[in-house]
Amino acid sequence: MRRLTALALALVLAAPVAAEKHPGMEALIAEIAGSDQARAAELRALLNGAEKRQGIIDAMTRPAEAKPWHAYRPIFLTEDRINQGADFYNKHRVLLERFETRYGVPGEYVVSIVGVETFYGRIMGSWKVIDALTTLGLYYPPRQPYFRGELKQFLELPRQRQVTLDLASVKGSYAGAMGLGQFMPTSYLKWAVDEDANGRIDLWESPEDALASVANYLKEHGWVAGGPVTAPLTATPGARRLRDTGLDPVFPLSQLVEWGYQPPAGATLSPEQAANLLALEDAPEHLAYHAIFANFRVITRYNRSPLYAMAVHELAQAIKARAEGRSAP
Ligand SMILES: [Ca+2]
Repeated sequence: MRRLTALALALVLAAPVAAEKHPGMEALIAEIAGSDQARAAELRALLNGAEKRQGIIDAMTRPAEAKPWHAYRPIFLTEDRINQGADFYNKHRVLLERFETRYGVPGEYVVSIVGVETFYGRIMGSWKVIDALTTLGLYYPPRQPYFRGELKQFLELPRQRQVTLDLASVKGSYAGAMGLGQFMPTSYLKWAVDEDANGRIDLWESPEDALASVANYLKEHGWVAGGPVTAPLTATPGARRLRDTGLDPVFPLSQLVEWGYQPPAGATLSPEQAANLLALEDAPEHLAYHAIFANFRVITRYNRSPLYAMAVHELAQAIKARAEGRSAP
């Protein structure tokens, strides 16, 4: 027994230690490939072709969500983005109405997300996804567990579902998000759909697949068909000042009213409607209050920032209004 152990140890020590190109690369390959040497070689070739990009780490450290709302909002609520959103909405109206029936998600929210994420497919990212995920998964300790997991999912993508991607060359955002709706690999695996039923999920060239995937993502994260997203609230004098109460709809609307926050006159909201309170700095040193509901929470599943969700909501409303104005005879 002891001799065997010694022999095994000697073999290990004698084996040539290949210097890995990226720290932790071999451990990752072993996790995915197990004892499948051919698979390991394939993954090694892919990862040896990946590059660490400092520009990706730099981009991660200055997210737009660090801005206050009054500086964040103008990035997305531009005339250009609203007009192009209205055109995009009208162009895909039949599809969007079909998805609204099937997934319960209004088309303007799907279009708005695609508008915020990629300017309706104009800017889908110019980084190689393999570089982005290798850089963040193996060289970026603050978010390493998450991005290492996404790198693993990415490497598994072509083997799992109707996905035909060239992993070595496919492009995405600096965070590795792909296609019109900027799906991370895990989302691609779990929630992307082959809506046009051609046997492959294409989130770049097939608006049907890409838009249905966004609608399906929202549905699967709990979108309530016909439910409200937000409502403006007016703080009465003496309104209770609250610390951050989170984003989950855990209070009945009547509780917010009791705290001194009034919904607009004539609003058709039930006092029992599950809500939370969100304060956003709409001007320097000035807070605007909003009731946020379950569907607002669902949008933050796409991007956890409440600023993001509010931008998506406001852009959706603006797109819908403009699309209707434009399509009127
Ligand atoms: Ca398809």
